[in-house]
Amino acid sequence: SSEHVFMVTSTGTVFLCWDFYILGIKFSILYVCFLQWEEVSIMDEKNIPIRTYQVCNVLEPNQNNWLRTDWIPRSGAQRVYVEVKFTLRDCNSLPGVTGTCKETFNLYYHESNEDRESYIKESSFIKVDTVAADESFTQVDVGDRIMKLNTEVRDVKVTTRKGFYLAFQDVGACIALVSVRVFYKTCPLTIRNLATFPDTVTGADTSSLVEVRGSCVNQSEEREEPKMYCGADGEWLVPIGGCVCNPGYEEKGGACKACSVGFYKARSSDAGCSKCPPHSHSLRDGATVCDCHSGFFRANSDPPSMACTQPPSAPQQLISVVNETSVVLEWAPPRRLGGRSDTSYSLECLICQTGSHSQTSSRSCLACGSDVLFSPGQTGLKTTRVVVSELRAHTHYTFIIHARNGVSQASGAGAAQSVAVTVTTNQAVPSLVSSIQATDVTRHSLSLSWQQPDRPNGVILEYEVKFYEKDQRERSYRIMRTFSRSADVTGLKPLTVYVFHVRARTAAGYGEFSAPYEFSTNSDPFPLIGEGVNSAFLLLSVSGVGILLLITAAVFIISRRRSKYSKTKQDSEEEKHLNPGVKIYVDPFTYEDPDQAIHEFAKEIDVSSIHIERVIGVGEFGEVCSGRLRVQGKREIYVAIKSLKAGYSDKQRRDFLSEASIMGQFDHPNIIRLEGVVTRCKPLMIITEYMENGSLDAFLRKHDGQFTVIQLVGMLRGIASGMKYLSDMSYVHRDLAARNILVNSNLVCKVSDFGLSRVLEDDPEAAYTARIPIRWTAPEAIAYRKFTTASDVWSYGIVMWEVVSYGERPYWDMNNQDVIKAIEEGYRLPAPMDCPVVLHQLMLDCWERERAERPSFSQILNMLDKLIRNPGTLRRTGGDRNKYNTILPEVCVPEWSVCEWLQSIGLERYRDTLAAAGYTSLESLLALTHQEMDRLGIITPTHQDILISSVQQEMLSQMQHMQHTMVPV
Ligand code: ACK
Repeated sequence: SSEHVFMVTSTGTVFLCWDFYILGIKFSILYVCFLQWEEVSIMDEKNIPIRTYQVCNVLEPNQNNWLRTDWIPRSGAQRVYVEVKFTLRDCNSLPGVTGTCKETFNLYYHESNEDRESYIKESSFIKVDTVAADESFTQVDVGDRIMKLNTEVRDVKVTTRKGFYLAFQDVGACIALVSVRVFYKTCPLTIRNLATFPDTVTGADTSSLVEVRGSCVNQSEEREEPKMYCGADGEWLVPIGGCVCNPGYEEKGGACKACSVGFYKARSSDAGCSKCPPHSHSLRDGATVCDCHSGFFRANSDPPSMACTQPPSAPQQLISVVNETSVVLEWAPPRRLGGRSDTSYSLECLICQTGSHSQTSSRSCLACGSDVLFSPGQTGLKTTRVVVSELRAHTHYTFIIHARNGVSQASGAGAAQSVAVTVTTNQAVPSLVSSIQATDVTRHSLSLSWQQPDRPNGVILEYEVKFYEKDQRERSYRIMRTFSRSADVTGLKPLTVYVFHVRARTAAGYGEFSAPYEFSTNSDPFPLIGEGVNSAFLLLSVSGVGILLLITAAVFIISRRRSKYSKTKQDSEEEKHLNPGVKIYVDPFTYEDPDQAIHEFAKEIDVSSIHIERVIGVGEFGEVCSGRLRVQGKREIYVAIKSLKAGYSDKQRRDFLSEASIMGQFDHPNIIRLEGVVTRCKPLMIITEYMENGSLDAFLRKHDGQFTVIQLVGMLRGIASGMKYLSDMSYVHRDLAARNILVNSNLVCKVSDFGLSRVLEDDPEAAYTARIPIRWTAPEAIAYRKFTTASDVWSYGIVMWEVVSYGERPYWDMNNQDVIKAIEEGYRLPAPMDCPVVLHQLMLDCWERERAERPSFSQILNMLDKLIRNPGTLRRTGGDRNKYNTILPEVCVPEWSVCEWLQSIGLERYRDTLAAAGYTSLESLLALTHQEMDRLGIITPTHQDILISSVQQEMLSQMQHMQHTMVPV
């Protein structure tokens, strides 16, 4: 119904124009028809010119018009978004347009590395989508200049090439592309948990997450690997791990800022900066640790959060207690610990020359050897007590206790924190004897030798050998003493294993017994030399059975004879301990602290339980009183109270108490009993049982001639029993005399006064000769201080003499020098008036020059018991009391051959004994047995042996003589 005007431009654009009238008004429409996509400028609704690509071949069927973009570099994108803005003409609003008109277009892409592909086949493009318009415009809209702009976004994965082309396919729509925006998405740069995550291109797929590792911000370090995921829509997801600020820095606003002055942060893991601890400061920003104020220190192991501290001051109140060769050191902790709790102590041990007062002088002091023992240790001590042992005896030591703590080294402090003490060790018992060896082993004997102890700690006065049959254990053992480092042990059983222990004795007492050494006796009668057999024995073996038998018989006879001898000889030479578990006396002077010994052996008595009645005498240390003691729960008893007079010296106190320490170890009816001591208040007292009749010598003098012999022997028996007990305990009295025997109301005699042994040892030079009781003392003890049980036996003989003579002074008014000389020349006290011969004989036995020949207390006791059982043997007495009487031989009556024979063998002393027992001829003497001689009081073992063997010899020679002189008729 209107005129159509077609104009075709050179580019193929067709302008379609027509006019039409509505209600008489003429409208002209210019419709531009594009044969292909055409770039056209149009005005948008705001009348701003914009460039568009248009196509509108709606009249022609089968349209296929392509518009392609330039090459678009991918730039790392994996999924690109294409936002297309376009307008589209409503097909219905186009007049005359039939079924050819479309309202969609197609979007394609083609990936390529080529940025200038001139020709791309249609088939190379991949379709993204068919895009339809949400809105389309009509003729009216055009007239009203209304832009109905559509915006459609499509996304596509582009991962295979460097870039891509987009293409728009028109299949017959009237369309104008206003804009095409191609973009990809990123997760933007961000900081999470002190880690920076970069701007990150999203993944290829709509659901893919790109894992991204963050990097720590400045002045921070990784706590745990920082990670996040970049989602397809450009959002960060799931933050993991993170970073922490470096030491000296703390987090502020997602960054790490330096700690300010006065603050520090030591570790990155610390929450934030902290104020400097006490006695420290930081002068610059970013401090990781605060510096200590001057005079304060920090140990390597101290945490930076700890206050700065100082070394300790010196230990205080160092005290030392010397115990022989050990020293106990004890001190109090330093006054200032420097603000720390790790104070430790170390001990420096120096041996200093005599008289050196310098505590640290290296000139006069040397470090102690490595053999000194420190318990619990020498360094790193946490306790304030150390026992130092294995020190040398009689040596000056300086001990320096250093106090240290964790900052001592840092502070460079040394001697200022130490305290020193100088001590002198005491005498000590010798250390262990070692390397005991046995040589010359025979059936009955062996020779032992050993090494001197490593630490003799003084001059070794003697060795003591203890031995027992292995099978017997220590139920029964024997003791031998010797000066040398060897001993011949005899009287052993053949083929028997013996256990030997040896210990040494110095002035300080006995050391410990050595470890056990086992040796076995032989079955061979001869000593073994080295590994081989005695050559004499070999010779005899091959010399024939007869000779062998003869020798065997001889050996048998001799050994039978000798067995008594050797056994008894040992009894006198060695104290024999047959009582199982017999106690050995402990010298209280082996205790460093006399109070320790006293409290070990004596009971402390409360002074209030003692009631003193009267003074009964004066002892060495003060008055002796009698009184009563009432101990709770016991009946009241009479006691003697010895007190220590005021103004005593340490040594006097020690000597005084030592007697109680000795006495307290004994428990025997013939030893004075200690009730206890008073040491906690003054005066010091020793309380003993009360002996009504006082000292034996005074008591006998008072009752001169008033007792029967049996009573006297009874007293002597008591004393011998007490002395046997002491000798069994290895205690040597050294001052056995009637004045030191106390007598009670029942005439029971008890040995007392245990003070002398120490006096003699303490002051061997001055006190020795002055105080030694010469008249009572054995010659070897006077000559070279060989005090033994055998020397006590000598003294016992003198006591016997005192008793039988009713308290006469031994050797009357002879002076000491004369006594010593007379004894040396063989003089012995004569029998006191009315003295039974057997008793005097026993005295003479006790006064044998050779101490081994003297009887033991056990033998004396047996002898006295026999005499008491057979009072008849006491009937025979010697001559009158006669000053300077001697026991030198009297002339034999010529016709009595026994007398001459006894003279010839030097045993004329038994003349009367044998005669009294009816032994008047040599023949009769052949019947003598050991038992018989024991009974007669001939108890010296060698004497018995000599008598038996000599009488046999004599008879044999007499018979031989007769055979030669008598001629048969
Ligand atoms: O001969 P006496 O009376 O006996 O004089 C001395 C004195 O003290 C000095 O030692 C006597 N005496 C010592 N101990 C006792 C005691 N336990 N019982 C009785 N008297 C004693 C001693």
